[in-house]
Amino acid sequence: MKVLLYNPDNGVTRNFMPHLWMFLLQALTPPGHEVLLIDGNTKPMTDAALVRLVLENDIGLVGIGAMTRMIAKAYRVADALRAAGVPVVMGGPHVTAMPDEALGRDGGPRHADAVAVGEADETWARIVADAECGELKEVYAPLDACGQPRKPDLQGYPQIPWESLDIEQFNRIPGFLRPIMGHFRTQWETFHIIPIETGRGCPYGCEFCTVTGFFGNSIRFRSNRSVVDEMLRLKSRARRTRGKIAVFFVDDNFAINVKRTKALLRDIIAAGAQLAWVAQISANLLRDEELVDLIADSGGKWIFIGMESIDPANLASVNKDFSKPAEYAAVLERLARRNVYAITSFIFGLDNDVPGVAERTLDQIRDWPPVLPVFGQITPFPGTPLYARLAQEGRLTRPKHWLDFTPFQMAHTPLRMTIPEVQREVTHAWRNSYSPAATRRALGAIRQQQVPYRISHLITRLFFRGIYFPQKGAGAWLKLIAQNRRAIVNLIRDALGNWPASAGASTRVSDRGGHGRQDGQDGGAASEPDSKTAAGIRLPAEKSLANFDLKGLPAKVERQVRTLPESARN
Ligand code: B12
Ligand code: SF4
Repeated sequence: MKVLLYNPDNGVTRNFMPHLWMFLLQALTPPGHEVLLIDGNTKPMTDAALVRLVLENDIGLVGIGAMTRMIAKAYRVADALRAAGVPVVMGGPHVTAMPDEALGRDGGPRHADAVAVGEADETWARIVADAECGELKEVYAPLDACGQPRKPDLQGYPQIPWESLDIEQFNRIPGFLRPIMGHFRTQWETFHIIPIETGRGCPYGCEFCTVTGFFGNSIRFRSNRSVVDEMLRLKSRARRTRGKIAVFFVDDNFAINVKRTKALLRDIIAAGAQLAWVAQISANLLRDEELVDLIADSGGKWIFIGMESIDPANLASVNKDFSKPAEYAAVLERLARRNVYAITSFIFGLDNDVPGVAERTLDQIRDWPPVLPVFGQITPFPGTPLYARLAQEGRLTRPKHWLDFTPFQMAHTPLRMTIPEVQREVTHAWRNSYSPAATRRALGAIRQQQVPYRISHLITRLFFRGIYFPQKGAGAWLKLIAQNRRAIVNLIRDALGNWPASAGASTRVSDRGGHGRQDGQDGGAASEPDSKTAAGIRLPAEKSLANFDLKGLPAKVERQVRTLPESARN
């Protein structure tokens, strides 16, 4: 039987990496079936086109996975497929919390033939077998022999064959830049961020989070060996394809068991499996100097920290008072001393927030080492304690907000602000954090770093801006580049002037020294030693950008580069 796994687009951004569930279920599909994958974020299709593809390819089962944010789109696609007679099974965090909604058992329309509740690692083979016999059940849940809920053991985690999978659709180098990268023979023709999970579960139970309910508070880990092997295979793919690969450890709290995380990072280092990586770790676990040393030495570049608020009362109100705003600055400094920077996430509209919260937060951020801040409004996801509390307090203004999804819109009444005030605060925070001036400031703060490092910082900032201010297509990117031309020109000037001198030198800002690692020079594919120049471009030091030979580039690209304002080119 042919099976299609489909992830609907989120309607806002192109996701920057593949969704792990699709590749995991593909790897868990029993032999004898063919599994196709479509991620709507990278391959947008109309419902009609998708139905046509499914019918033309004689697909016998479509599996759709979605977070709450994409569920309305997922239901619409499922409706179109079922109307064409194709059975649909849905899974993921939303339908786990709302199986009756998907099955039409709550009085609404039915969208799915079957629902996989919770983790599907152990139910997927049965779903496929039942679909093949035309005997899909309504609900599949992981249960033990006594009918009690059980959580899959990750010790037998399957091998996802990343080294041979076609992941071209997830290449992060924008299409219009690829010919330029190829022309100058950089190692950046492709750049992929690959999700790897090393464990599941978080016992902290923050009120707004679905994770503790979904994965349970029993924490389970893969073996270090299987994680290290996966990284080694990715590393060899990067080498073979002359591209770059970075890893996103999607564990909810990568250091939830500090001892085990240290052991894993030591094993990665010992096996030479370092790739540039990013992971989510709560601030309280980053007090440990040895852990932070190992993070840096194993290739850790960015740590996502759910700070949520700089107000302890707010954190207490959502059961996250294990996170201490008073130590945020020290945590960030500790990371920055090792050239590891943070993506800091904030939520506005919490019960103790009042107007001005954005500016107060920005004031603190300005005192920190440069971070990539992201801001959102507190959102009650179904199945969370927050949702239950707000429902009980009668504060839900859009109890089924997911059926009418609008990005960055609140679904309940905040206590000390109005809904429009919260939205204004969110916009203010994004605008000020990613303005050209803010970007210049951030790059100025890491001026002592090597140029390739600063370039990657700049590119990452530009991508992050796109989370809130959509920037699709070459035109939008060129405009953004023009707006940030001062920062870019400064970088280019440093690249041309300083590269030969700085190329061999370590500019580590760490005060501990002696680890034998040159920042930006080892620790993974995204920063492997490169005998070329800054950013891998073969460029004699005396050559100015104005003299770049644009011949040989596709005409469209050459035209776009030539129409950049002169100041952005020189
Ligand atoms: C990686 C990640 C992201 C990535 C997503 C991109 C990507 N390509 O993966 C990024 C960082 C962009 C992201 C962003 C957001 N995320 Co997120 N994210 C995660 C995270 C940490 C890991 C997901 C993952 O890969 N898990 C591992 C896989 C194996 O688990 P899984 O996806 O649940 O799949 C299993 C089952 O659910 C099931 N399954 C899943 N789909 C299907 C489909 C079928 C057919 C079947 C049979 C089974 C099945 O089988 C799998 C194996 O057991 C999860 C938390 C978590 N640990 O899951 C949050 C999580 C999914 N995110 C969440 C949220 C809220 C968001 C944001 C809305 C946050 C925000 N406020 O901006 C944004 C919005 C995303 C967007 N723009 O669309 C929530 C979702 C809650 C909900 N009810 O929807 C989660 C659960 C975290 C949380 N704290 O609650 N996220
Ligand atoms: S620490 Fe993170 S993953 Fe754990 S419950 Fe809180 S928000 Fe969720």
